[in-house]
Amino acid sequence: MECSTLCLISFLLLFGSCFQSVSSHNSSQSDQQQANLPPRGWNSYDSFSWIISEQVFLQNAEQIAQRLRVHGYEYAVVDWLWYRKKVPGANSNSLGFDLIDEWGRMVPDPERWPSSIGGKGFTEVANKVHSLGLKFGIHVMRGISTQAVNANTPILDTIKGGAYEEAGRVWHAKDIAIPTRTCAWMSNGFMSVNTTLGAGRAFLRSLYEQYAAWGLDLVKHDCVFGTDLDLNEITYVSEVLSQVNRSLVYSLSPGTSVTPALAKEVSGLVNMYRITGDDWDSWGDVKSHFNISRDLSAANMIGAKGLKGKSWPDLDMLPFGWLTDPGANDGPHRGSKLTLVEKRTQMTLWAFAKSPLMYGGDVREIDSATYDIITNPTLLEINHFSSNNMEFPYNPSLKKRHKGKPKRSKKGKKPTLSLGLTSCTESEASGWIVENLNQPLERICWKGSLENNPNPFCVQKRELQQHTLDGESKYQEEFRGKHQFFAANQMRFCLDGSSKQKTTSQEIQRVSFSPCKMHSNQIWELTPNGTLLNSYNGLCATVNYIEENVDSNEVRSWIATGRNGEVYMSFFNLSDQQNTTITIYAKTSFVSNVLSDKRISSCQGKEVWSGKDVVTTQGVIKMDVEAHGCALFVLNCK
Ligand SMILES: *[C@@H]1O[C@H](CO)[C@@H](O)[C@H](O)[C@H]1NC(C)=O
Ligand SMILES: *[C@@H]1O[C@H](CO)[C@@H](O)[C@H](O)[C@H]1NC(C)=O
Ligand SMILES: *[C@@H]1O[C@H](CO)[C@@H](O)[C@H](O)[C@H]1NC(C)=O
Ligand SMILES: *[C@@H]1O[C@H](CO)[C@@H](O)[C@H](O)[C@H]1NC(C)=O
Ligand SMILES: *[C@@H]1O[C@H](CO)[C@@H](O)[C@H](O)[C@H]1NC(C)=O
Ligand SMILES: *[C@@H]1O[C@H](CO)[C@@H](O)[C@H](O)[C@H]1NC(C)=O
Ligand SMILES: CC(=O)N[C@H]1CO[C@H](CO)[C@@H](O)[C@@H]1O
Repeated sequence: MECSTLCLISFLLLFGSCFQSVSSHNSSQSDQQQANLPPRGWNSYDSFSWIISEQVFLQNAEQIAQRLRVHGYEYAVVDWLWYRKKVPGANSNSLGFDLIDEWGRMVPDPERWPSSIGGKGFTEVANKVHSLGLKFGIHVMRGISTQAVNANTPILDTIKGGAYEEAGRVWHAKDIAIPTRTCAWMSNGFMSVNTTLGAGRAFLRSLYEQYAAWGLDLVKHDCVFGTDLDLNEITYVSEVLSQVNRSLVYSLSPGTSVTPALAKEVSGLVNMYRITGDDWDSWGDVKSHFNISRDLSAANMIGAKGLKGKSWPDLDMLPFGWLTDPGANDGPHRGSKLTLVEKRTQMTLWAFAKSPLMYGGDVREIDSATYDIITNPTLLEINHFSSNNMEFPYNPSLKKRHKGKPKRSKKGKKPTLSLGLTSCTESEASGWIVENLNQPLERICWKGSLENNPNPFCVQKRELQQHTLDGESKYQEEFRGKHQFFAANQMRFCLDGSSKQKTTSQEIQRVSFSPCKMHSNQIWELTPNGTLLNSYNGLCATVNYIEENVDSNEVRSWIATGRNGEVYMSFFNLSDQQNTTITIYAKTSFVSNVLSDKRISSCQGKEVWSGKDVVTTQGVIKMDVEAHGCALFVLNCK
């Protein structure tokens, strides 16, 4: 079938069944709610990694105030490791270079953040950012730092004052830290705290009350979501933030392997949450946001109820303009590798998916083409004020990923095995079965791979080994009834639920085998209902078989309604073949006009990038779209 035919069918389906009424924005109501609109601003990570200083940060803030504030960009956010000394030997996973206070809380590096001297933290930076008419945010990691644990600092009790005491003793960092739950991609940096302990909760409270006292408007909490899930910590931090005397946007990061079911577990607790690994300036990263955005919009997660207001699936920063590299010890030194067309495609998807928009490049060096894209009035209008946003079901007959049985595709290509993680409540997760082989080692297999398959996917159970580590008995208690699993032919390698921080384009392998070690991301529990539950993140392992060469996914379309009744529509061509264009058609004559209870017979308007006038001729809209590009229509339909 040709594209044109498919588009016609889809358009009919869309307007026939999915379209609902237009809701208009009510600003008097909205202002009392937190994150009523997707937050918009700038984050220092893409251009400065961790090395930014107060002076450079405030220079960026001034530029945001002068050039971007009027377009709704209002948050200025310091990303990670602001407490790390920038000296030889320090890097993003070094140990021993961080500044902590007497209660084990992170303190800004005074060399880079001189206004923090004298125990002022970020108070003065927040004041300056506020005086520019902006809002201020910082990035923080999960739990407690390894340095605080090693120093065994006492825990502050902010309710009674002084050190936290319970059961007749003062509690310290080592009492609350969980050393088998270090952050998988910053193993030397931070680990979870035990939130069932009063002292564990007191520690988290002492952090977030301090952030509120510093005058923050946003906190980006890292290594607690996606494959790094720590739902206990998110839940408690959300509770503290709901009680502090300040309105803070609560943001989670990163979002590797997020599913709609997992999003539903956190959306009510937060205001924005990442739905992918880190996004950088490659086409693969842009492309890999389409499926998850489609799935979250279909699950009605865009603008769902959140902490004291709404919550937004977050597609990550916009890595345009003047950038650094992932995890670098370096500031901006190169331009974005995305082409102009790819930047438009990224910004258009981010707008239709109503993602928070956080510019990533050095604002002082922003080029005019980038400036024009991130301030495009149509996209910013869609991003804040459109409704009914959804991916247009372009090809209804599209094959879904096989959950279970491997099939040979028509071309005889072997399907690719993909290990994944999903919320344990999804029925898909109950796919494991114990095989009775009368062998000394028990095997467990993915049910769906057993039928007619000479190479089913199985792993072998391994008892947890005795360790002579400090606190051995505690470990054994924590991991009672749990196991490691290794591949039959690779006994040194254990099934690992989370290894390192991944960029979106490398996300296919979500669970992998890595050298066995005593860390909760390699420890699993086989539950009676056949789920394989990971001890690090509480997610469950799945096996999928993906057929290669499914290229009918290469045309995507999104649609949304404007607050004045206009229709926004976008066609994307995700093909990797360069320098040819396709013609995409959509027919509107079938549209039962839910906007005005009339049938739509014609639409007219503009294509934004070309500025061309478009009208439906014989009920059809048509546009050439180059590879990696998109067409963006603003239509009035009658
Ligand atoms: C907007 O919100 C205000 C305050 O809640 C309410 O009084 C008003 O009726 C709302 N208007 C619309 C059009 O919903
Ligand atoms: C957390 O503390 C509770 C209460 O003491 C204890 O039962 C539990 O094993 C601890 N969890 C971990 C992971 O250490
Ligand atoms: C919250 O902070 C404001 C401004 O600092 C203060 O006026 C107000 O009394 C505080 N409210 C509470 C409940 O502490
Ligand atoms: C995106 O979704 C489609 C349809 O569900 C699926 O066929 C395709 O494999 C998915 N792509 C990726 C990269 O997961
Ligand atoms: C399997 O059982 C666990 C409790 O052991 C439960 O939390 C989970 O929702 C169940 N999953 C399914 C898919 O039934
Ligand atoms: C695509 O076109 C551009 C200019 O239009 C040209 O520089 C480039 O070499 C072409 N690429 C291919 C693969 O033909
Ligand atoms: C599905 C589809 O029509 N994709 C097109 C996207 O653009 C490339 C390159 O222009 C075409 O070759 C594809 O056919």
